[in-house]
Parts: sequence; C-alpha cells; structure tokens
Amino acid sequence: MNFSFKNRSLLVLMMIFAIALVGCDRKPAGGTSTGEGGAGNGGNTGGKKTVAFAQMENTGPWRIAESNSMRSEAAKRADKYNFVYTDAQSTTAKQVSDVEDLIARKVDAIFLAPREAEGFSSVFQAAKAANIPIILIDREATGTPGVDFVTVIKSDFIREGQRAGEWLANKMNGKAGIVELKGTTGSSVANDRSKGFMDEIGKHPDMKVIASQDGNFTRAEGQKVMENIIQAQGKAITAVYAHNDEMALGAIQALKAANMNPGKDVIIISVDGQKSALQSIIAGDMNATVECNPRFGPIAFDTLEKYWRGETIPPQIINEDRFFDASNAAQFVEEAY
Ligand code: GYE
Repeated sequence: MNFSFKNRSLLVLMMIFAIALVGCDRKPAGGTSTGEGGAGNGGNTGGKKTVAFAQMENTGPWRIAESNSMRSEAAKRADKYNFVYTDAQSTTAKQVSDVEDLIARKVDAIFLAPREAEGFSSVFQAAKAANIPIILIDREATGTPGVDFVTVIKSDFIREGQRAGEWLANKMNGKAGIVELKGTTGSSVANDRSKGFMDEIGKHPDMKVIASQDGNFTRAEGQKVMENIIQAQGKAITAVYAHNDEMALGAIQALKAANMNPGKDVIIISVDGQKSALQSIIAGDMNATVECNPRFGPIAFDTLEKYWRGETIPPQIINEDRFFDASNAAQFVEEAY
C-alpha cells in the first residue's frame, strides 16, 4: 500500500468527511456500541471499555517496569477503562491461549507483548473476526500491521545492536574476543540485536565473536552460560555483549568468581538501562548499556485512543532511546527502574 502524498491527503479528507457524515468512529469490540462509550461485552463494565495486556512473563526489572507502566496508565484512565492483565509465565503456548481467552471474553482491545515472533497468526485471525484490535508492544510478531494487528510499538533493536557494536569497536580499538549472550531464541528482539551487532563489528576484522549462546534474558541463565564459556575460553575473552542487562549482570558475577576483572580486563556492554546496570557502571563493573525504554503505558493507550477516533496509525511506532556509560550513568540512575 504505497499511497502518494496527494492520494493520502485525499484519503484523509475522505475519512474526515466520512466521520463527519456518519458521526461514528471505529466500534469497540463486541459490536454493542452503546453511544455512551461502548461497553463492549467484557463483563459487567459499567459503561467502561475493557482493555487487556497479555504479558509474556513478569521477571526481571525491565518487564516488571513494563507491566507497572501499563497498569498505572490504565489506572490513570480508570474512568474509561477496566484493565485485565495476563501473565504467560515464559511460555509462548500459554500466551497464545491467554489471548484466546481474552477474545472469548470479548474484551474491547488487547495489548500484546509477544514472547516469540511465530505462533500468533491464529489469534490475530480470531481477534479480527471478533473485531478486537490488537496492538503489539515491545516485540514484533510475524504478520502485517493494519491487517493482523493495528501496529507495533517498540525500540529499533537492530539499531541497538549497531550502537553496542560501534561503541565496543571504538573502546577496544578494533580488536576483541567477544562473548555474545543472546536473548530468548525465537524472539524478534534477539534476532535483531544480534544482526545489528554483527553488521557493525563485521567492519572490523579483529573484532571476533568467540562464543555466542542463548541466556534467555535472565540473570541466572546468563551467569550459568558465562561460567561454561569461561571454562572453555578463559583469557581469550576480552569483551561481553549481552542482549540485556540481567544477563550482563549474571556474566559479571561469573567473571568475578573466576577471578577475571569485569569492567577492566573484560569490557561489558548490554542493552536496557535498568537501575542495577547503571549502578554497576558507576561501580566500574559494567561499561555501557544501550537504553531500551520499557515504559509503554502512555504511548500504548494514546495509540489505542487514536485508533478508536479513526486516526491513521503508522505500521510501526519506534521509541527514542538513549545510551548510558560512565560519563552519564550517575545523572540517570535515580530515574531508572
Ligand atoms: O530488553 C529484555 C526483556 O522485549 C525489548 O525483553 C524486550 C526485552 C528487554 O526481557 O530485558
């Protein structure tokens, strides 16, 4: 769908006319538009809409911050919404059935943070048939925005990987033995953070990834995987690129236990920007982290309301992220999660 600017303006004009003439916007799911805000069929909602957040898991500071942001934004708009929260406890199949249940219960809209990219096409179809908009937040899933789901709101994960690679190549003067600790296999974010990083370090022939393993975004698994890699590679390791702060903090523990010197002999860079990572930078154990903002609540609800008003929603909405290292960690540690 490649509209020219002129066509698009025409389309916008036509939409304004259509809204003015018919005086209706997109119907809330359930179809029972009441004229007083459309209660949908999400239970006895007292005139409010029921909006759900299907979370993949709720472990680690990043995800807890995301859940809290969604919850507190719903609370701020409690005059309009009832909020339903589901936790798939790190299982993609459970997340699919959570969404199926929400559709069966006829909620008015679903925010979905998909654990893996694949597996959601059947629920996209079911939601569409039930006229329930799904907005993806935080990760991508296979499907077409505007068709299978409204849009996806996320960070630019390829860019995050590139920024980490750029920073590391510079810090190491183009020469390093790198351990890559990857995020959950099958997630869009792990693929992209790898790709961006590899593209960047590929410009430097002596920047070599000597081990790359899945640490599932958790501190415990990051530590365990790092312990094994230290056994195999020892002093050949001069840098760690972890796909999130939790795994980087696990790797730091493993390095310390092996009497290696994280932050100095082994340079550590990761992604997220959680409070304990900034503290670790201040302490000199971690070196840098690319920010990935978990506070989706305001933008997620604003986007849904725009959709319901009939506004055009872009296929992707990309969050702006910052970069933290020893030069600014102290400045931002207080506001971190
Ligand atoms: O970086 C990580 C989390 O999907 C962007 O998942 C998110 C990532 C985040 O568990 O810490």
